[in-house]
Formats: sequence, structure tokens, C-alpha cells
Amino acid sequence: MDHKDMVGAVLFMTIVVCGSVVEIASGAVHTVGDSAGWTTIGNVDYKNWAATKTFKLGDTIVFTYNKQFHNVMQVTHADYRSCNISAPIATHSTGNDSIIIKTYGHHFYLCAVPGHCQAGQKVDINVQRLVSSTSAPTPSPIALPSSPSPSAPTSSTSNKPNSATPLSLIKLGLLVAVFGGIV
Ligand SMILES: [Cu+2]
Repeated sequence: MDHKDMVGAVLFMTIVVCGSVVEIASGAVHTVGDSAGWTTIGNVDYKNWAATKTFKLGDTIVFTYNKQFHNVMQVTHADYRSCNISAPIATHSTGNDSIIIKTYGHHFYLCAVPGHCQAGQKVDINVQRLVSSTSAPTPSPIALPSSPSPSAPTSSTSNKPNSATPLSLIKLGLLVAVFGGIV
């Protein structure tokens, strides 16, 4: 391995490591039920808990509980509603389960111990597509008669493509540059 290869390898590793750190740092961690955890004690309102959070792709959902008394089962919407535990999508039972959310939409979880789901130990983690790009949640489409901005001739509502792409493009560009340097 000559010097040029070494430089290329080091650069490549640096990019990989930095990229990973950025991606890890970008995901929030949500402990279900906050300090109460995953339990039937105290009638925790998990629907209310979820409603106070904004879930994004890459976020980590943590279930903390006594594994002697509870578990975590991911189920379909129908099984979530009916507390049916016979066809789980996934089951977790360590007592400290971290689940990274990788897909949009609803993720339904319940405790499969008899009676617990019926008692309210169930939660719906919903990852919505367009979350924080327009930070103002005011639903006022006919707000002010402001003049249309000349810099934005097209629709101002289509702002989703620029959420994740710049970092990826930079990474890709650097990779191409590094490999170009090696070859
Ligand atoms: Cu339980």
C-alpha cells in the first residue's frame, strides 16, 4: 500500500465515521411513558404520551419494563385495536428494548401479557412524512394577502426534497473524489 492509498483509505474511514455520527446524532430517543415506562401501573395514557411527541425516521423508541411482568409486541392496526396477540410482527422481551423507527406511518405496540393491552398498555408510534420543514403548525391557508414572492414561482408547499439530500450528496461527492484519487 503506497502513500496515496493510505491517504485514500484514511479519508474514506473518516467520511464513514463522520457520516455515522451525524446519522446517530440526528435521531431522538423517546422512552415510552417517560419516567413511568412501559407498565399497567398508574394507568399511563400512552395515546396522550405519543400525542406529545414528534416521531421522525431514525428516532429510537425505548421500552423500559420489568421483563417478568411485561413484554413488547409489534402488531397490525387491527390486532392493536382488538388486543390480538396471536400474530405478532415482532416481539421484544429484554426489559429494555430500543427500536429504531425506519419506516413512515403507524407502528403499533402492545404488551402481550393477558389483560395488559386491554388495560391500556398499548401505544401507536406514528411517523408522519412532512413534519418540521414548516415549523409553524397554524392551519391558516388564507392568512395574509401578501404579494407572491417573485423568487418562488412554483408552489411553496413542495419543500420535502431538501430535507435529507444535501448530506448524502456531499458524502457521495467526497466518496467519488476519494475513489477517483485512488484510481
Ligand atoms: Cu404488560
